[in-house]
Amino acid sequence: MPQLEASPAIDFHTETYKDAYSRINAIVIEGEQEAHDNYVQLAELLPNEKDRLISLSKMESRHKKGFEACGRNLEVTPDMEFAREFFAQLHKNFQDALPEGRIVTCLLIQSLIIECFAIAAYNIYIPVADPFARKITEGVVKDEYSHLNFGEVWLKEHFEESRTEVEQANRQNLPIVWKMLNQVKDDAHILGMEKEALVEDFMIQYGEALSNIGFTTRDIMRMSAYGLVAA
Ligand code: PL3
Ligand code: FE2
Ligand code: FE2
Repeated sequence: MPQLEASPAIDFHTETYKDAYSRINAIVIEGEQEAHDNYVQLAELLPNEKDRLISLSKMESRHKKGFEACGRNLEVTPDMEFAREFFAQLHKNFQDALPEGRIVTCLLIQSLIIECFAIAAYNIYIPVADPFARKITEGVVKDEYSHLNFGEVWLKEHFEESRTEVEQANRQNLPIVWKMLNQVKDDAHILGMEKEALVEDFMIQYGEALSNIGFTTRDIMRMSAYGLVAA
């Protein structure tokens, strides 16, 4: 007799699940690759932090390998073209800021926005993941908190001189995150992840980060809802 379960278990082997996974898995693989590249480039801009940043970049390479294994385990081919398109706007904004030495913008994009997005996504994914991917993702999310912490500490130490640029970069990039979330919400739903939960977790991580850096609750309210209404 099949056992009754409180909530219906997800079948990880249906075509519907695998089709959605081919995009979400690609996004995560591409996100980890870009995070690697971004930390390598940040290491050039911040020679004092070089060793730390190179060590973060190596962690991102390991994350990428882990998620590639998750796709292989489900016999899914990641749709990398979709994923590159998905990150194109954030990628461009990072690459535009880099040659101009806008370190604050680069750190906000990578260590705050992308890491918070990853932490939210991985936290929500863990309880609904297949057992193999769950183990991998649990290991990864621990590292992501330390990457977020790197950005927080740096921005806190440079708070007064960087707050205007943080606000500008937030205004430029946060609306992009809400658009990205809208682009994945249907696939995420098939994997058992709800948009509302992702938004909530992101807001908590990002708001806490801004608070640790030195922004007031009032600033955080204003900054973290930017672009959300349109999403
Ligand atoms: C930085 O270390 C990692 C960057 C990865 C960004 C991931 C964003 C993921 C958004 C897609 C939501 C579903 C996630 C499912 C998790 C396997
Ligand atoms: Fe990562
Ligand atoms: Fe990371």
